Amino acid sequence: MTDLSKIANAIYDGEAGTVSELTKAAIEEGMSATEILENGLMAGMNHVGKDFKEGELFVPEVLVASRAMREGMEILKPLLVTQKIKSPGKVVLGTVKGDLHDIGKSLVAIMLQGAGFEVIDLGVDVSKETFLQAIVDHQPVILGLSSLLTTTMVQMPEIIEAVKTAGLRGKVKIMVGGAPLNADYAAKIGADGYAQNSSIAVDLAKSLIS
Ligand code: B1M
Repeated sequence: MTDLSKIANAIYDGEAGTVSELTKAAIEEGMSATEILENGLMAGMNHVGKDFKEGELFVPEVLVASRAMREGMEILKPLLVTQKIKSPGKVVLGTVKGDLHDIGKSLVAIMLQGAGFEVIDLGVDVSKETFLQAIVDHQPVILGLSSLLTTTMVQMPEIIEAVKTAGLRGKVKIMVGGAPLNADYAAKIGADGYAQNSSIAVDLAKSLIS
């Protein structure tokens, strides 16, 4: 049986090849994609986050770990999105302007796709104007905003205000997430909900449109 802590260690060490090899082995042994994601990939990235905060790791090491994480996510993605169910609607999703963190947002996108939502992922560093245009173009049921930095989370109330000013607020629910946020902040800025992680994001998305 593949030891998932080895996947976590390989993420930490930025060894994309090992992550890929062990992830494939764990799948072949019949482990669930969610188990590999949570106890392997995410455990590794949590360790990276902790040591980055404590000054034991620096941006270059974190970047290499992020690439290894993406490698593992790409392998798990088809397993996480296989369910064939009627789409509950479109979600337009992106990381706000000035913010380049995309791993969490991409995981949320994968899990929403797994739940049948059609996801339009605008990527990272997304301006208010681009979010607005995407609402007009795609008419999503949900707008999802992600931010990992305290310096960029302040973009969120501006985006929500712009959606209101454009007369679109009644047409779309707004869900926010990212490490520095919490439910109080989401309520304060007028979002419809906050999700702490990608599984909660799926439950929240379903509840927002029910
Ligand atoms: Co950055 N970084 N980073 N970083 N980075 C953090 C966020 C930080 C907390 C690290 C720390 O100091 N402890 C800190 C922010 C501090 C703050 O603002 N309070 C920080 C900093 C300071 C920076 C730089 C400024 C560093 C520098 O240059 N000096 C810089 C900023 C660059 C920029 O964006 N302009 C920077 C750069 C980077 C890298 C490029 C090296 C890399 C990102 C690579 C990439 O994404 N492609 C990186 C990384 C990897 C991290 C940490 C270590 C890990 C983030 C991650 O991917 N986590 C992070 C530390 C941490 O978070 N503990 C850190 C794994 C991911 C699965 O979790 O992203 O939380 P997460 O997503 C979760 C939930 O938050 C939630 O669900 C996801 C899945 O469960 N969620 C949503 C997220 N979005 C959601 C949206 C939703 C719902 C739920 O609805 C729409």
